[in-house]
Amino acid sequence: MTLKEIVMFGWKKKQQVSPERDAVTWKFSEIEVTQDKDLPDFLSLINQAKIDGVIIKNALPKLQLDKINDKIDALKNIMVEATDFGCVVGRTLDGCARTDLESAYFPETDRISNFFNQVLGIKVEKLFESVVTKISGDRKVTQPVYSNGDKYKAATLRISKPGREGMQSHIGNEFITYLPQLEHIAGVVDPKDRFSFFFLLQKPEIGGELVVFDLVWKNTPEHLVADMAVVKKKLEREEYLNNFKSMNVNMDAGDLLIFDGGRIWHRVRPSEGDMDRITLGGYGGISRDGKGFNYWS
Ligand SMILES: O=C(O)CCC(=O)C(=O)O
Repeated sequence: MTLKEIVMFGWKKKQQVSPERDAVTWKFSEIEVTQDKDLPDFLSLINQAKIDGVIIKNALPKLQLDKINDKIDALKNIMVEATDFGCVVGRTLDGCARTDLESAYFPETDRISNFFNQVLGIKVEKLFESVVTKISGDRKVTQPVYSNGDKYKAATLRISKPGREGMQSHIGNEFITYLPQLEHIAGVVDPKDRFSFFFLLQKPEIGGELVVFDLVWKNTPEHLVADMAVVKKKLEREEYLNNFKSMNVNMDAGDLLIFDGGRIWHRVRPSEGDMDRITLGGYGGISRDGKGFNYWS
């Protein structure tokens, strides 16, 4: 069975929410949510592949951002998972592949949420839900709840160190090969075609942009995503992607980006200068009944 067949087999009994994406549109809408007027349903626009993503300017108001900047030093050496680009605060659902979620993932959920609140002064859930509700087409924006009653993590923090290689190329749909961990969430949302989101908390002096490539999941050669290629074929994937047109997505500190990371190849450029690139993010999807938007990390 091919990887794509395994994926289809795994979820064939479940309602398929998103249509196939055939191509990148190169369209990233830019909006402000401070305005009171009704905003379009950007979640559907991304889901239907009419646009690639949306940048919500100043989702973190300037005042709050200044307060975060004062506290960012406190992040050094705290609860980190080391990575090639720097480190991550909080273990992701994908990162708990083939472990027992009840012991490896959920016990950390409250601690991480309290950490973001106490150390950075960000109530991630409240902030994300209040902003995204305005572009959700009246969908309720919530964290899914696991069978044991625990909520999934709302977000994890990614710290990219200047001079390192940046975040390697990947595509969200490849992570569905971690089927056992996604079994529960697959009942709520379609984890295939998930969106990626992140708040840019600190912008590096040079570089650090998200790069999207002119390659979608549908056209991805299977050997580049099968059998943990994310680890085993890192170089080959980068070389392959170099043949495709790409675009840098420019953001400022305080902006929130939601994009079709499940179906569009992307990476983060290396950065230079004295400042770390810091993002707070996760994934999301329109719920299976179409009435909600669920997010997790
Ligand atoms: O946090 C970031 O800067 C990038 C996130 C990303 O690549 C993803 O969510 O797929």
